[in-house]
Amino acid sequence: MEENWSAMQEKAVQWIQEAGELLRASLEESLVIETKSNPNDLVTEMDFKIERLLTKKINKEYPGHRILGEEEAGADITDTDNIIWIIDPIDGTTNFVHQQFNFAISLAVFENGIGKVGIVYDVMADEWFTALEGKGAYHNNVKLSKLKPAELKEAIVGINARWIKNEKIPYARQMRNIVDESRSTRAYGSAAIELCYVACGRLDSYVNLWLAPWDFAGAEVLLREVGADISTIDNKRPSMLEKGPYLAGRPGLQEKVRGMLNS
Ligand code: 2AM
Ligand code: CA
Ligand code: CA
Ligand code: CA
Repeated sequence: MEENWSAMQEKAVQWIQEAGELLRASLEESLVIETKSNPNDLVTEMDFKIERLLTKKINKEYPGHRILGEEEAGADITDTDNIIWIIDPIDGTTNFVHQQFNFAISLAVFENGIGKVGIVYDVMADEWFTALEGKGAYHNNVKLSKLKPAELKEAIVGINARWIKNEKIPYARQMRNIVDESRSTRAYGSAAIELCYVACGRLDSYVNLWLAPWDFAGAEVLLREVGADISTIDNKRPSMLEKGPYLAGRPGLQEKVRGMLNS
């Protein structure tokens, strides 16, 4: 069956708009906050509420489609066959709780492991990053250009400071070298937003050793449309089913970044 990806995107944008309004309103109330894997890994009642809201809308409109979400949906998914909606209800929960900005709703529709629809909505900036496979990537309805190559010495690299100081963290030394050779680094605390910043040229490269599919799926559809180099450290395609290293950036620059990680 020929799917209407554009219609899916239009519906999803409306649902995310509604979810964004709920998130903004929730900042006026006191939130129930819990921890997950460690004391710094936060989750709020809103993470669950937004995932359930989107899951309900998808199930109603597209009952045959599977859903993978960070909090609850699709924990039993072990293959990428057919259509899967991939949701991160709040990417940047720490920012949502502490800073009340720089958090996003990320949604993607993948078919047989290929990204068809990508949406990342930066809720407080009211910025939309959207893409349809083969139809280009957009920032607030303005089409994004293809990424041009860059040198590391003139590149702004998205990387988390916590990973480079601790020798127990794999690749800490290599990541320090990347930081040293770059023009500068930035960390915004939402992988989905950071990857969209790569897609629109605000960042030149992004390095993360522990990204889950829901963190990158929405942004990946944009990244492919602008010709970003997306890979693991050994230049493979990142897994759609497991957490792992995710590198994305300008063509040419990423060869250098991978080379340094492997040195
Ligand atoms: P999250 O807010 O959806 O959990 C923060 O640096 C970035 O890393 C966010 O995109 C965050 O997504 C992600 N992340 C993934 N696993 C995390 C964890 N265990 N603790 C904190 N952030 C995590
Ligand atoms: Ca989380
Ligand atoms: Ca996330
Ligand atoms: Ca999340």
